Amino acid sequence: MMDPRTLSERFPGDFLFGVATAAFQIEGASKADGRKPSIWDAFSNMPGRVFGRHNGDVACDHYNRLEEDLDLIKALGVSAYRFSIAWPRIVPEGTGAVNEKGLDFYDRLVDGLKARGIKAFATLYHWDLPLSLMGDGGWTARQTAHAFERYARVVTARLGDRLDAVATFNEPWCSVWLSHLYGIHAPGECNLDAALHALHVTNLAHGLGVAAIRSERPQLPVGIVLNAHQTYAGSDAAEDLAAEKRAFDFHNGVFFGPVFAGAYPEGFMSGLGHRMPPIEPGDMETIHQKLDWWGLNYYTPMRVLADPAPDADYPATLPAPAVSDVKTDIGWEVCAPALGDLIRRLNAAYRLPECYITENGACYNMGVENGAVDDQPRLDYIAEHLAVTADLIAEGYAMRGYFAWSLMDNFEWAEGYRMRFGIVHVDYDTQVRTIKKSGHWYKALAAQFPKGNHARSAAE
Ligand code: IFM
Repeated sequence: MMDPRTLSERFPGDFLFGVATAAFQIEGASKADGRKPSIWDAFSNMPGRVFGRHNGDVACDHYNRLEEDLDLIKALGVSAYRFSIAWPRIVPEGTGAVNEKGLDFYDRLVDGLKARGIKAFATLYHWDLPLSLMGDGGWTARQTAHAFERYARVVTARLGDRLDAVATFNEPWCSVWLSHLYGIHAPGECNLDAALHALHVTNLAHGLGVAAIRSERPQLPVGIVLNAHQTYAGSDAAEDLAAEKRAFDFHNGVFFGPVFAGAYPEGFMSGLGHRMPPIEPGDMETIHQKLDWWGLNYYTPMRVLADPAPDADYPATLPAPAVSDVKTDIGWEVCAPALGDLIRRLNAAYRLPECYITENGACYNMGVENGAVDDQPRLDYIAEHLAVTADLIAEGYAMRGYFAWSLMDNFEWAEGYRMRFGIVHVDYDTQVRTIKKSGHWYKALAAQFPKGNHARSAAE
């Protein structure tokens, strides 16, 4: 087992160690204090969408256990907490009335973090679109971008003075492709035209959100969280190598290109530009605004082969088999070097600001035995990915922090509660939280920070 003290020596003293969650996955209290349904409430109430028809009604009951959970974060000794704000609590209908009680909850959350000396990293959109907006087309409709802009302004005006960083979106790849093309996430669409509309509207919403945040709080560091995919060709055949390049553009370039370079990738536009919604004058400038930081959520690589079907839609790829048998309980291949390859490749392709690993972690479903959870594979997974992060820092990449996904077991979207990513175990019958072996190890690592070996403290 990697010694946490030895590993800590490979990080600068101001490197942030944190834990992450998202509102719908932990809060529960889905009808409390004026919250209205999101698309995930509707989706999880439909048969066949979520494992066991699990839903977010109770989840980890975090809404009612806020103080206890803030104490838990403090007990883990981390310096930062990444959470998301539930749009349906703040503007329950998506547009129209603001719900003060919803804002009050996040006021308490942020004040509770500040009182405990923990930095607050907020995400504005982690997939819980107010259901009312679906009536107008949800993310396929341009006016949803303007509704998001207004929501971003409301949140920033109220909480921005106490936030340490804000992200507009979490993993737009999921809320665009997984939700509108592959049909796995809400709203469960399998339609390329819908997905292409959602793509541009989401990118536009990001840009409008950045401007709204900056107009309210010019000093607040703004970023976006992307689950970039390290794509690998499944063979050295020319057609598979070409397929890999298309996959990189389709899964990464359509977000990184507009946000960091002001344009959709050329290959993507040649393949699908004719099916994109109208890109109005000024859209690309709105989307392409300088960001203060970006977040990478990384779990597993993506391996692809060329799809030989003559009528295959761009990017015309098929999944290639994993190269390693080491997989987590959700079936994702474990490959820490891919994290390094990805950061190097993205930085070569785009001018990126400083980076936080805003999510990394592993699904292992072991339970409590004699009051303890022995999740050694998760501990090893986190340690291996941190070692790669330390390599990247040594190579000069601006890696500023790491957030373990997740603070605690929670609602794993289409997988319901059966898949566990927490470094803290949650007993869903009793809501008892038990710090797992990985959580104790992470605590020992985080306890070393902040420390005085970084330039800023040396100069002070
Ligand atoms: O649980 C999710 C999270 O909401 C977004 N990133 C990936 C995690 C694991 O699937």
